[in-house]
Amino acid sequence: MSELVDTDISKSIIDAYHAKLSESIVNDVLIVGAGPSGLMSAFYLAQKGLKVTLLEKRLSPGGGIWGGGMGMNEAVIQDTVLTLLDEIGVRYRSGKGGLYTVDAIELASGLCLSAVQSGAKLFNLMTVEDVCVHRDRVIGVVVNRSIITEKIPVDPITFSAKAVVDASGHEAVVVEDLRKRGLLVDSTIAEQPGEGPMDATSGEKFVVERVAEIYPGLWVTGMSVCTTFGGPRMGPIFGGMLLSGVRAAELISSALT
Ligand code: 48F
Repeated sequence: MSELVDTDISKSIIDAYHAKLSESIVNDVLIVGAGPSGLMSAFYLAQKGLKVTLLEKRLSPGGGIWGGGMGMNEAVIQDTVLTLLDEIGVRYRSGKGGLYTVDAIELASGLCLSAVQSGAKLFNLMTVEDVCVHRDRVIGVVVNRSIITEKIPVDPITFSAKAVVDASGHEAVVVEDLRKRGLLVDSTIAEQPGEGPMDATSGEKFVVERVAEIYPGLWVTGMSVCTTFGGPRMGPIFGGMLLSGVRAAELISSALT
């Protein structure tokens, strides 16, 4: 094998990364947060031919999947999502009460692989700090390196999209950016009630049925739905998250095409 040139390694990373970043500044859809709902949305939207970028603040995408329940890395799902898992090549086993279990590592990595291979661009270590609003429509987000955010006084950069999805989980960070400025006029969400106490049956329905465009250009999916509308939390069951992501993808693709 010929001798490796250290600077070729550096230049390869820099060239490939900056080409990917530059291509991802202007989008059809920007998804904030790469948990189960955001990854599932990205997979479906990219498969429909839309230009999709996911922004994830942590080093590892996958959100709450990795730890299953209380750090036991098995995720529980319902039979309603078995076909989705077949589509992304993730295996499952039957468990108690008609439920199924999935190795949490296989689910998280399977979702990441499917989203990226379907054409979505996924950036880790990027924190969404704020939202861009122009003429009463969300048109993008303001992003900084996670290691810079709130630690060093360095300005962020901006990504734009025809549709922005808040898939940031319990925090609903983009919704909060609008709410704190009094931009949410709908009284049911203006107060951002926060999620309700645990009720898996209701929560799993709520998180799918209440997916919506809550402000022109901004959709909510996953736990952000419960935070925004005051829906119940559901604990370590993930079928609703996957279906919520699919629902957001359906609504957005019909709005954009
Ligand atoms: O929390 P998360 O997994 O959200 P989800 O897709 O799924 C919820 C479940 O994991 C679980 C549950 C089971 O039913 O209730 O909690 O709704 O993923 C959200 C992702 O968003 C990232 C965060 O690191 C996580 O990976 N995130 C949060 N804030 C930001 C962000 C931000 N400001 N910028 C970028 N990413």
